[in-house]
Amino acid sequence: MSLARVDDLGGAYADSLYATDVLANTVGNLPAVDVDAIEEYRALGFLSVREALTPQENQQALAGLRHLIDNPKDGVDLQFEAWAQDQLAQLHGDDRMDAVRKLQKFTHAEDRLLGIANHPGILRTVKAIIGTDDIVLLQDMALLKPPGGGREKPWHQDKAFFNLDLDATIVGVWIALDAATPENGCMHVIPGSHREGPIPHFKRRDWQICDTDVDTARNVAVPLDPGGLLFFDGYIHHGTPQNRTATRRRALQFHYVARDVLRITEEERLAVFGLEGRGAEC
Ligand SMILES: O=C(O)CCC(=O)C(=O)O
Repeated sequence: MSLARVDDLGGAYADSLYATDVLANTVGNLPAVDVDAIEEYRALGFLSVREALTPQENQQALAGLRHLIDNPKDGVDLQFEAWAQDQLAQLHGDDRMDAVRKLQKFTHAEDRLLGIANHPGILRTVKAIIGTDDIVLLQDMALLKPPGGGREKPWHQDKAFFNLDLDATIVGVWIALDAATPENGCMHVIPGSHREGPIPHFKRRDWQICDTDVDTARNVAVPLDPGGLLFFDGYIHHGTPQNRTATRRRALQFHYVARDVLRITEEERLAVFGLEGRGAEC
């Protein structure tokens, strides 16, 4: 069965959590990701690429998402914004898409999105970072911040959400399908935080790093044009502010690991990242 759920998290936060005075450096395109760029990724925990998808690939990805929202498929996890709960039957087309917060587990159901997850230029960099050609897709997700209301995703470490060896290299790839700006909810990262290990998360506006534990003085914003992307380490502290504009901010997010990655139990993970994370998801 396809699953339609409603997001019930969020809340007010201080604007100072997402300063925009320092912006990330970017590499021009995927073929330009060379050993120096990978070296920089290892030092900072992220690497941003300006023109990663072609406009055609970007359009294909959006068409794939639109298709799944209009035609829910078995196993695809679709989550709507809380305000849309009572209106779903009446919402169609763009209006329906603008009521979606998140889709997960869709690559089995949409070849256009599977094609992006298997993009040769993206996989080349992911393999170089992980250090093996034998990688698997761990998670596929689309995060849609609708105009005028997509909520904040507070600061967190993605590794907190996976029952995997704490020393395993997890690479996240976050792809902007619309322009992602400081005003509509672009990514923010804390350079070097991936080298500081796991830190406890707490249930506040989400399951997150406490606002007071985020070193906002080091914050870097990562605005991207459509088709731009961010490679990021599973331990890096990152988050996105809410969408305060009338524009859409739609993004894809994939996570990759080595196929032979060791698993841990949920209890082992929560013992490190905090028991309030039971049942929480990215
Ligand atoms: O796209 C977003 O707003 C945040 C995505 C993210 O950091 C996550 O889901 O782990």
